[in-house]
Amino acid sequence: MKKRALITGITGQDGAYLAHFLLKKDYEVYGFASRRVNQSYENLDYIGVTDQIKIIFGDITDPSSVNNAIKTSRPHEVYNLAAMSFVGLSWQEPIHTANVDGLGALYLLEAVKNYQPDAKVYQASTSEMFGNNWEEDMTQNELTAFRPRSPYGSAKVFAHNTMVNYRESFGIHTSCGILFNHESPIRGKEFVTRKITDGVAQIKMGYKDYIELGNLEAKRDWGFAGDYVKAMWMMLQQDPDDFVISTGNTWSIRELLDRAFGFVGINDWRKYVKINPDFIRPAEVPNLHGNSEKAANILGWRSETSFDKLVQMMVHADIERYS
Ligand code: GDR
Repeated sequence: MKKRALITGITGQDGAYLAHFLLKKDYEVYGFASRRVNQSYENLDYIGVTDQIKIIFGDITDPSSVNNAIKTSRPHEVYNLAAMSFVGLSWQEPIHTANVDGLGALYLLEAVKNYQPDAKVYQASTSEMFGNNWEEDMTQNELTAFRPRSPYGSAKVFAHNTMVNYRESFGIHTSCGILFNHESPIRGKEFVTRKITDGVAQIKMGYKDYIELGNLEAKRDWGFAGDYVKAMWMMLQQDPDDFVISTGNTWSIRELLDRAFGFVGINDWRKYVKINPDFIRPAEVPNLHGNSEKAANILGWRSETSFDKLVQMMVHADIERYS
C-alpha cells in the first residue's frame, strides 16, 4: 500500500519541491490549496509534478475545510507548509498572518487529533522565531530562545509551541523544522534573493536599469530549498522532535549582491542598486546563522548546495527566462 501525504501550501516553493521528493519515494500526494491564494500551479508545473497531485480545495483558516482535507486524504504524514510567508507584509496584515500562520496550525492539529490521530505532522517553523536573539559570532540552535521581531515571527512561535504542546498533551507525532532561509529558481520575487537574481538578469538583458532594496547589512544563512525538503521528510521517519536546518554559514545582502552581479560579469553593482526606505522593515532581524549539528547527528542531514552554486543556479534560471 502506498503511503499518503497531505501537503498544505502545496502551491508554494517548498510545496513543489516536497511533492517532487515524496512522489519519487512513491507516496500518494494530496495538496491542500486555496483557490484564492494561488489559482495557478506555476511552481508545480516548473517542477513537473502538477498532474500527479490530488488537489483538495480549502483554506487553512476554515476549519471545516481542514477537517475535510484530513478525512478525504487520510494521510500517514501531514506537512504544514501553508503560510503567509513574506515577513515584510506581516506588518501590514498582522491579523491575517496570525490567522494563517498561527491559528491555521491549530486547526490542522485539531483535525488530526479528531480524525487521523496516528498521522505524523511536520510543522514549518522558522529561524524568524529567533528574531533578535543574536550576538556577533553566535549561532542559533534548538536551545536558542525565541525573540520574534515581526507579526510573522510571533505567529510562527504560537504554531511551534502549539505543535510541541499537542505532542506532549495528546501524543500526536509532531516535528518542527526550524528552517533557515531556503531559496531556489522558483522562490517568490518578493524575497530578497530572487528579487536580486531576477533584477540582475533584467539588468544584464537591458530590461531594467536598477534594483530597489532596503537594508543591505542584514545577514542570512541561505540554503537550497531542494536540500531542505529532504530534512522535512527525514524528521517524520523517526521520533517526534524539533530540528534546526541551516547551512552553518551566513552572508550579508551586500555579499549576495557581489555574487549575483559577479556571475554576469558586473563587478561594481553600486550604480545598479538604489535604497528605497519602503523596503526597510519596522524591526529587522539583523543576523541569522544556524547550527544544524543535531540534524547532522540524528537525521544524518547536511546542506549539500553551496551558496555560490545556489546564487549561480538562480541567476542562470532568471537569465534563461528573459532570453
Ligand atoms: P526573510 O527573507 O525575511 O529572512 O524570511 P527575505 O528574503 O524577505 O529578507 C531577507 C533579508 O533581506 C533584507 N532586505 C530585503 N528583503 C526583501 N524581501 N526585499 C528587499 O527589497 C530587501 N532589502 C533588504 C530584509 O530586510 C531581510 O533582512 C524568509 C521567508 O521565507 C520566511 O517565510 C522564512 O520563514 C524565513 O526566510 C526563514
